[in-house]
Amino acid sequence: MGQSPNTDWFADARLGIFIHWGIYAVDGTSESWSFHNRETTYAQYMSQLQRFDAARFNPDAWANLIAESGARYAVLTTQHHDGVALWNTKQRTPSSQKGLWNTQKPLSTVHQSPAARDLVTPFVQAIRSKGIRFGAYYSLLDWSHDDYPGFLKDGTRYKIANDSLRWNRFLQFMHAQVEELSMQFKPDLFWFDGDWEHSENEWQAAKVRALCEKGNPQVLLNGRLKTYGDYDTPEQNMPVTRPASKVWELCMTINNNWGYRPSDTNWKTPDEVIRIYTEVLGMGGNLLLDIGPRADGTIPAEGEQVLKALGRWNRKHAEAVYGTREGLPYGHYHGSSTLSKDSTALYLFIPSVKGGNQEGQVQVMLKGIRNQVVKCEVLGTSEPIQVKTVGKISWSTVPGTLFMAVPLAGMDEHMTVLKLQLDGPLRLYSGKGGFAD
Ligand code: JFZ
Repeated sequence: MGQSPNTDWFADARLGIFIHWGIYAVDGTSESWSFHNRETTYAQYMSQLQRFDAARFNPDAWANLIAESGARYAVLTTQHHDGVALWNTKQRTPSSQKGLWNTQKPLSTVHQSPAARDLVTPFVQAIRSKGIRFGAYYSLLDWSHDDYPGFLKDGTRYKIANDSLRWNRFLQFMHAQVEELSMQFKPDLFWFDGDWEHSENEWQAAKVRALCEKGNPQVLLNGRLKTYGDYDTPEQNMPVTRPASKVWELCMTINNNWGYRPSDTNWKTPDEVIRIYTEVLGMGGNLLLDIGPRADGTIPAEGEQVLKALGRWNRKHAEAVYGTREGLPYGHYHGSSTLSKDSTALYLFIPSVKGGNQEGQVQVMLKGIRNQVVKCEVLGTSEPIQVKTVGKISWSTVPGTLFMAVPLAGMDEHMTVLKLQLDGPLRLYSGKGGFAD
């Protein structure tokens, strides 16, 4: 493990936007995996290079949308498993497959595609000018590199044990690319991927980490450099209980794919995304929500709509989101919640009631809170909510049960937030209900 970097900005950020952009968007095929899994040939896959033009790429428009979503960081695929760099890498990728690209030049959008430019630099500038932090996604494994063992799913080019010189050539290439990214962009976060194909020793993970820290001593690493990462990185699947690391992040697609795939129309609704988001917040995690731009650099409307809906919700409920920490442990409230850093404010998330009678109320119940509630309100409305204490025995130290009736009329279309201002830092009762505790 390296030094322990300060994770505060990351813990406070709560929402990041993941961007999978690469040549796979041209044909709308799955990112790198389509040739690896033999859904298409490698030659056909790489032919997308010739048609990747980024003609309408507007980094400021991307940055505006990311800012509007309320995200505080963004992670861009600088190079996926296909080995195509989006920045002006100086490292050359040897290939025994002639004619797919010019192997005299680096395998990047700069040298090999009609986009003919570095796409990372303008993106990083655009988001940083809006105060959004930059995360560099980088695939450690590179299926296009002739000195990398893995290529198609059912074979390897060679075994490291039989040719350590060849593996060392690959390591030099990979380490040099990480160093380029580190020094050129000084990422706030390195988001590694593909570590599963080799061991920590084989990757020389300690060196990789050191190279990341060279550009930014406070850099954070996701959990995909074996044990050298700083936080857990579950993918797509929502954890049922809180992951072990102090900070963690769920990365998730809005439809079923990371990159642009017009055949995939299985979009999550804003309601579903916000429900998942608040669930993650309550477990002390961040959501890294992915969009897959088209090859021309435009962003599909379905993704854009979800980001805008998230943004509206985040602006209205900012104090329940940014800088908050994980909420109540299980059993106190049947839903997700967050707490202010000093734990004097509790935010309960109440799912919207669809098609309900707008005259009705939702009865919220809360158990085991020893504090006095100084004030209770629905965020974004000025309406105070009465807190009724039920079942408090005057001579017992066990707290009563709190009931709060929240009128449907004031509820948010996606997720209502009930704020409880406490008389001090949170104090919980977690006993079995005996008279004394
Ligand atoms: C990885 C990538 O492969 C994927 O393309 C995407 O970039 C995602 C964010 O990260 O996802 C994985 C990781 C591991 C496996 C499959 C997909 N695996 O072990 O089969």
